[in-house]
Amino acid sequence: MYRGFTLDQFVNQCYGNKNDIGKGRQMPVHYGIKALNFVSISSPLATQMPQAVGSAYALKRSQSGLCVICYFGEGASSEGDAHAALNFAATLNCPIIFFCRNNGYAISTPTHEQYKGDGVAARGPAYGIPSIRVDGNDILAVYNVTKAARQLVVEESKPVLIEAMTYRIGHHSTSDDSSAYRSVDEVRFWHQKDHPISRFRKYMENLNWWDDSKEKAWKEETKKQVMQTVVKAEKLKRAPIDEMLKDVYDEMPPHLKEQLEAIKAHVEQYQEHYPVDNYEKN
Ligand SMILES: Cc1ncc(C[n+]2csc(CCOP(=O)(O)OP(=O)(O)O)c2C)c(N)n1
Ligand SMILES: [Mg+2]
Repeated sequence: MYRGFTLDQFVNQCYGNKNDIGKGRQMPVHYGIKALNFVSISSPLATQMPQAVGSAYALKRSQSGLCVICYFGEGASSEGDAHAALNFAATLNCPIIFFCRNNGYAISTPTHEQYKGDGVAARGPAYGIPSIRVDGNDILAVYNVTKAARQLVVEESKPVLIEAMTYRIGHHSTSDDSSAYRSVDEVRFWHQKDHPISRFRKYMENLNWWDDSKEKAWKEETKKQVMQTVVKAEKLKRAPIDEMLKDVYDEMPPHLKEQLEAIKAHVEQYQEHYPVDNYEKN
């Protein structure tokens, strides 16, 4: 939200309704907004890493003084695309921060099955990329490292690799049961040891910036806002069916036009089998 993406935009995207910027064509939580320079989150792991380098190369050529930050998991870093991205960024001197969130798992695959070296940061020097490992559960450390990386990236036009170490306490997703591949003790150890939110809260409390009553009021207010936004978003219809095939090409090519006509004719003929009223007509 810090760049100005609104609660309405978050919730509309999750519902995939007609006000969703992506017009309901992405999975929930795959936010993206051109106006805020935020490229849509992509589920296929690491595909966007070489693309991010391409964007950084374009920024370099336009001498904009801007840079790219590309976030990915340590699982994504095990994909071939990650290696291609790092090498292109290094050899083309691209202004890009690679930010790896190493949370110990790629769904059920632990890091010791993903690499035999010293994690992700250790790969950077081999590519000629300045690299740093940071305690990912320390918000201020992450902030400072990222700020310093940005300065280096922009001033010297070269990539930087950050590896933020953390631990995924929750399951990977709602369809994952992590007790199948890790022990309760392992999770308990991390739960007791370190939690970025409670750690930062303690820091703020020590400085008298925050307390229980502020926490309670903030939680109540936020919950109210989210619930109101959800109620609004769920009443909205979905985008017209036509939108499904738009925006991939500047002009819709004949084969997509043909498919679109076929879909429309099909839905028209069998409309009692489809929730047609949930979609905006065009
Ligand atoms: C190319 C590709 N292969 C497999 C998957 C299935 N998949 C979804 S998330 C995930 C694990 C990702 O792990 P990581 O990059 O460490 O991110 P994390 O979820 O741990 O933050 C996998 C294997 C995928 N989305 N894309
Ligand atoms: Mg991971």
